[in-house]
Amino acid sequence: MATASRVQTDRQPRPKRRSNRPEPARAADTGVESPVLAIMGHPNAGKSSVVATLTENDRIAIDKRAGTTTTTDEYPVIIDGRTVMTFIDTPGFQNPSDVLEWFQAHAEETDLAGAFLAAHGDNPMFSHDCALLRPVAKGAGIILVVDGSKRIKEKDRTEMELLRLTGRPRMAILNNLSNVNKHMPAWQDALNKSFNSVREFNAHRATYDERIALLGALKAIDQRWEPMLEETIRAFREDWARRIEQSTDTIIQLMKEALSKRVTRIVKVDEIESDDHREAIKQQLTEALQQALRQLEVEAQQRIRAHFRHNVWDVPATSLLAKDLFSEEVEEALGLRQRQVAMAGAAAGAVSGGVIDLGLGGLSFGTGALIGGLVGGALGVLGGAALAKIDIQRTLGVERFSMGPVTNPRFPFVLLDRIILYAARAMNWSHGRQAADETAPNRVPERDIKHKRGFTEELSAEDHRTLARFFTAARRGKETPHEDQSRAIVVTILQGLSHSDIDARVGI
Ligand SMILES: Nc1nc2c(ncn2[C@@H]2O[C@H](COP(=O)(O)OP(=O)(O)OP(=O)(O)O)[C@@H](O)[C@H]2O)c(=O)[nH]1
Ligand SMILES: [Mg+2]
Repeated sequence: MATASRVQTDRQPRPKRRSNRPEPARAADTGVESPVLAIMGHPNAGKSSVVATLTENDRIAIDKRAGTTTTTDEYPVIIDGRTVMTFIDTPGFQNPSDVLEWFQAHAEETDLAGAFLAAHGDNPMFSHDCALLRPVAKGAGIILVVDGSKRIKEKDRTEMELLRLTGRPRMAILNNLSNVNKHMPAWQDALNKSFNSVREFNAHRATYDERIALLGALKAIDQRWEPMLEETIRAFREDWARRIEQSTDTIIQLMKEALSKRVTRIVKVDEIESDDHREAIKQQLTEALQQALRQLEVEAQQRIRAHFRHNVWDVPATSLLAKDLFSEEVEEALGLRQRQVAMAGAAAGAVSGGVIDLGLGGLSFGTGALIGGLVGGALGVLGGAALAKIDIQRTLGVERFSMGPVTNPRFPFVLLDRIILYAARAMNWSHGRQAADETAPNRVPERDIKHKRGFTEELSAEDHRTLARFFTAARRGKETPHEDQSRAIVVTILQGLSHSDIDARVGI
């Protein structure tokens, strides 16, 4: 099998080099240069946002003020050390009417962009326009980004026409910055006349599937790019599958570490003043365990975030991800229903036999499968059961308080659901959205989220049992074949989420 390829994009805050002399790679087998696409459009149309989303680079400067991008900058997509495509972010045309006028007056030229550069390359008045036309003269394709929620203006028509006259492969992207849709038919009409392909693509909402679809559509605007773009898309897919594997590893590891976590505290017997004091120590221990679990969750989140190349983003205050792991909201919304926990717990208990810790202050049953089954099941019904059992051992003048591993049968499903929710967001949060201000009243609305509850709830009873058995083994730090089966369950959930719009489950 071919070695897996790695997709990288230039993630420096500033690009490596300017576009004066782009040197696109050649596909070894075809001799065709890799696609270079110059992103054009008005100030503030969302050009940099589109580049950021397509190259998964959330460090590109994006701002609500117009004029953020002041130079023409390259963002190569590198796969296995080779540039397979390059996006050029631009500030847009400075004098579109003058350029168009010149183009129209020189209609006999076969390469208008090159001819314009020859005539005005040294003219400071046209320095920005020339910076834009330079990659075009070298064969770059064009992606025009327009805000389809605004009315078409004369300046837009001028730009469309001048881009048409370059004769280069070109696609137009309707990136709507607000939820006004009434101008869309007019845009579609106008753009269809001048562009080989017209697509809606929202830089803030685009999912993985939509990014791949856009790359696919680029194939149609210049057939010579087809082999290279197919390779690019394949590499993107392989890379995505690898990220899902890595995220699953992270999730399984989190479950194992969280469920086997123990915290201890040793206190001299003569320092314990009263039963109340002892209770206070127990309380501190509970808090310490919760804190350790929160910390493990945060670390796993950071790893998942890195797998999907996110450096900045905001979690809305309404998102379940912004709530405390041990809050009622999280427990309510995620994990299994009581009945499901009971059934899964009963099965896991019956199979494992042995010790089932009741989690209510030091009781444990070291009996056989039947009692294990009953206790496991009974616990599942007790939604409010303790997180873990507290043990107190007295030796040599000290009391050793220990808490853990987690015995609450609901908690693992809640934790699993929450980390999957985080992964869903990492997968579907577009890099162009960065940490955007989401408060504009007419912003493009969140997509409807069909699932309002946890991911594990929707699994089959058999999957619930498999997971419960894995959790039971994880609590005891034991190997189990249920781990691999649980891995497969998580991979399937994440794959499904890659093709969904779920990004944050806000408002539940
Ligand atoms: N709601 C919404 N806002 C967007 C979208 N794309 C861009 N924006 C916002 O529009 C503003 C301008 O985006 P940029 O990507 O900086 O636009 P630009 O065309 O590169 O702007 P200049 O570099 O100034 O020419 C920013 O506040 C973005 O967050 C989108 O798809 N939806
Ligand atoms: Mg910009």
